[in-house]
Amino acid sequence: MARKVPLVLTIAGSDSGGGAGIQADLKTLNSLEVFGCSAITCVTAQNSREITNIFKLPNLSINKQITTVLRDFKIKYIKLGMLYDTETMKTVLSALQNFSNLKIISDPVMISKSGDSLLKDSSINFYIKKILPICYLITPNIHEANRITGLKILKYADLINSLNIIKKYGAKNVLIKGGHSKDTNKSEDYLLSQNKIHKFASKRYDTKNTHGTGCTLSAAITGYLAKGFNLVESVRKSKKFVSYGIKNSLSIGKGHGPLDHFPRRKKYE
Ligand code: PXL
Repeated sequence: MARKVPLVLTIAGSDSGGGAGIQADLKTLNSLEVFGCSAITCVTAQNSREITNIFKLPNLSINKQITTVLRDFKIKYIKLGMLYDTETMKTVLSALQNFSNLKIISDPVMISKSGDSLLKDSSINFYIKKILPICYLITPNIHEANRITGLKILKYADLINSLNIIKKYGAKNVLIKGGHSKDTNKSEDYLLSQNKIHKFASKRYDTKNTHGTGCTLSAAITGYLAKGFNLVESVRKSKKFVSYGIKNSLSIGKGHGPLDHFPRRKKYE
């Protein structure tokens, strides 16, 4: 019997430590029973504490990974992770140009938990000019939102201002993670969608094992969208997925360990 399955393509960097990047995306999608395809932009060598090497894939390889998958599979939802530099972004844009009706979700990863650069400073303007306008959703944290807008989010009004500016730059929907909150027991995210602000609050867990949290959240949102949920529902469900992952995070390595991406065990009990 023919079985239909939701599909997602993630275009991102490989994390040899397995907790972030392409690995986090694919594990997350698998857990949601979404079929994940991947196009790798860079191969990073890393553990829970450090990135020791970043190897850029050749432009032709990136182009072919994307176009070969999209030419055969009916994929609408695409997640963008680590894009590293202007050359890589140009390659991705040119590959995507051949396809229509794509919904692109971009996690504008700039700096890793270990403090390493995942998007060159000199390439941020290109990201704003060329990637932002093609996005259905962008999911910056406060640091990334500040880099994009040039503002500093200190209070609620700054957050709203930042959401509106990023939307003006061309992203259809904007989710700023960890929005301003006096209550440090909570993690609050704010979504600007169709001129409405939606707040999503979740418990903040006291753990250092949060490597790959951003990748996991945006991959989950992309997966839920591919499954047919609307954006607000997808964000709500993804926050729950991430919360569970942090609550059950894994102590692997001496630095920031990864989330629990295993298929949710409850289902089988
Ligand atoms: O979490 C951001 C991120 C994205 N992509 C890759 C990473 C990281 C963080 O370490 O390594 C490849």
